Amino acid sequence: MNNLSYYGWTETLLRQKAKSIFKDLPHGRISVTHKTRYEVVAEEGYFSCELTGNMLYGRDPSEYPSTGDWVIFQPIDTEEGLIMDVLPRQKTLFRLKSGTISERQVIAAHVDKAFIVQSLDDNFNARRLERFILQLREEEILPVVVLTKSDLEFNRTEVETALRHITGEIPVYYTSIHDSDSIVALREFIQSGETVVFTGSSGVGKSTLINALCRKDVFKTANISTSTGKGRHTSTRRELVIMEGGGILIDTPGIKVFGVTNNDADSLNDVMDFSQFEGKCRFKDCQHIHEDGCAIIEALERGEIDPGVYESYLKLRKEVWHFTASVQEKRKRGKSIARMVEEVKKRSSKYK
Ligand SMILES: Nc1nc2c(ncn2[C@@H]2O[C@H](COP(=O)(O)OP(=O)(O)OP(=O)(O)O)[C@@H](O)[C@H]2O)c(=O)[nH]1
Ligand SMILES: [Mg+2]
Ligand SMILES: [Zn+2]
Repeated sequence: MNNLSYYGWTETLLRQKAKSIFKDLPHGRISVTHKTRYEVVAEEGYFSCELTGNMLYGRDPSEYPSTGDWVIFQPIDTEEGLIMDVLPRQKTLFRLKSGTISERQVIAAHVDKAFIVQSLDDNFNARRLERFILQLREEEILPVVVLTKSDLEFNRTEVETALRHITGEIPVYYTSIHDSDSIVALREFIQSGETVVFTGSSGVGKSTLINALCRKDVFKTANISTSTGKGRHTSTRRELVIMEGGGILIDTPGIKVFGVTNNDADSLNDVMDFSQFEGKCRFKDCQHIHEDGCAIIEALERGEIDPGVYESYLKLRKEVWHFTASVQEKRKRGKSIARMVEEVKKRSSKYK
């Protein structure tokens, strides 16, 4: 028997389950997503599940179940089942699906904290941090910056300067697998029943860190496979594990480019730490791009805002506008198709 409260099951989820027509069936949490199969942890054990046709029909792919989701399933036997329903999602980490301009991809659902992992050897990049932080704001997931490989050489002053504008609310951890105190500090930061997703580029040490936090090798890492001479191992799936003594950790494959889908201007201003200039621009709806009397542009000219930060602001602004415009365009197209269907229906009833 698994105690699902260790997997994040709550009273709120129980109340939501009671509203489902499948409320009498067992529930569980998706621990791994394969192409068409899902591994589900339930009180009764571990089940390998598939989706019913109903679960696919009329849904946007971003609404299909994903790692971290809570589902209701019909067991077929003691090891297999069919997913009948997904409980409403909260705190979902999305990204812009690579190769698209308007599709959202789910990385993980029901996430409390996101560890944005960068390694101090050569991966540290404040611009990349800003993207993740902006995205997390949309779903009220707490961003946490985790800088790994602190045993290797790096320039601490440079790192701290680059992090200065990233508001004081965001915790920053320096870790090294060779320094157990740094691992203990991070472990203490994860509460029982809390879900943490690890995200970042390939090779920064996400899987290694999860193994260290769990005190056992739950995931393969680059190091293990180099020792067997088989080349580098990179994680290829999103997988959820339990950390003894509390916390649910989700490992993810390395991400090359993290495209954002959050179009909230206030969030972007906050992430860039522009909020101190709020209300100081001449125009209320100032976008801080070329407007006269813009407090941000003036601060930039006075050297109070780092040009790198401002450039990053412009780039993200452009990206999210692009995303929103494509979504609106798609919606409009969807509407005009619906209108055409209505027209056809009306005409055909005329000739009945
Ligand atoms: N020196 C040092 N090396 C580390 C540390 N953490 C991880 N590494 C090494 O970094 C390499 C990559 O680690 P992984 O854990 O596989 O990286 P990952 O982020 O999971 O990579 P993907 O699965 O490809 O996304 C391995 O060789 C680790 O041993 C650290 O704190 N210090
Ligand atoms: Mg990995
Ligand atoms: Zn302005």
